Amino acid sequence: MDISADKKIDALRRMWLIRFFEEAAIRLYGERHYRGSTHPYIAQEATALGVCAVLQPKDLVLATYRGHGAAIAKGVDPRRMMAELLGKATGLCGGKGGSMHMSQVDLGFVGSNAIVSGHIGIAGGMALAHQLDNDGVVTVCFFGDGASCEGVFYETLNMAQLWKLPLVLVVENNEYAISTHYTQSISVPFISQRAQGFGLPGVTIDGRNFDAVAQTASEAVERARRGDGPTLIEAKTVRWSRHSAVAAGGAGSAAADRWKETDPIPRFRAELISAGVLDEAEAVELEQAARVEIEGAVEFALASPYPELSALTEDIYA
Ligand SMILES: Cc1ncc(C[n+]2csc(CCOP(=O)(O)OP(=O)(O)O)c2C)c(N)n1
Repeated sequence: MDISADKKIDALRRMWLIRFFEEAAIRLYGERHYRGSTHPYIAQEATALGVCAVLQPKDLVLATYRGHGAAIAKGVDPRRMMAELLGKATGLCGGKGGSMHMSQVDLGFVGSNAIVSGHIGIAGGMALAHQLDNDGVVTVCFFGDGASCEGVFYETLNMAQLWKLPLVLVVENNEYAISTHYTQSISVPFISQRAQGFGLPGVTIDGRNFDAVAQTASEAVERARRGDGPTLIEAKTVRWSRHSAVAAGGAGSAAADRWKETDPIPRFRAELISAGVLDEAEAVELEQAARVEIEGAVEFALASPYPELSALTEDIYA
């Protein structure tokens, strides 16, 4: 696995896009520009970028409601995402999906899903479809530590290994499922150990380390592509202060800001500078350009119209 300098710079750029997108999403929620909720991917950026850096455009990604990061990592336009968040007609899904139901299939971003673990079974089904088509497409499914306690996770591991499906399961262990710490709900120290019961490889890595994520994902994706079956990757992260923009699951103590100590973005930035991939001035410029791009996305979303009433009966399956 060899990731080019350009690809690494683009990964850093997208980490900033995700961070600024999420900060703007929290602010706009507080200002009541949209309803419902939003689940920030802050502090987990290196995992989505590390995995997506080794995917081909045709490969598929499924994510949870905490899915803005995976979408931007797979190449989705933040402007259309911001408009979707605000329920605008120019949004990715015409403003009908909102924060938790974004999708752009032509980019391989199958979508985000509000049902905890609901998309794990769907990912297994998509991997089966592509195995039958024999088209070399690999399906990647991101989900949380809490989702790994749901029955469909085990059913999918079993059938995916039995049928050697081209599937990569990435459990982002950000330590909390709302307010439940994973040590209160998971009987083994590492979620990756759960793969052993089904006979597939399971590995735990530092999800804040871009290179470690990319290396491990590359092996899992190649294994899936050559027909050797699924891999379970546990990417360890530390969740941002709260579960969502609605303050549920706030740690309410010094623990809330613990993510800052392990923030993947300054770390990746420093690594690229010390490796000579970019210099300090270029890094400042890259960050500023990402900030300006997200400010533009906010302006675009705010200025966009809401859908026409007639759109209500479009996109309906009956
Ligand atoms: C089937 C189902 N049960 C419960 C919920 C409510 N719920 C939303 S997020 C969440 C926590 C999930 O935590 P985890 O899987 O660790 O992911 P994280 O939010 O930390 O990314 C719960 C219980 C839901 N959306 N779907």
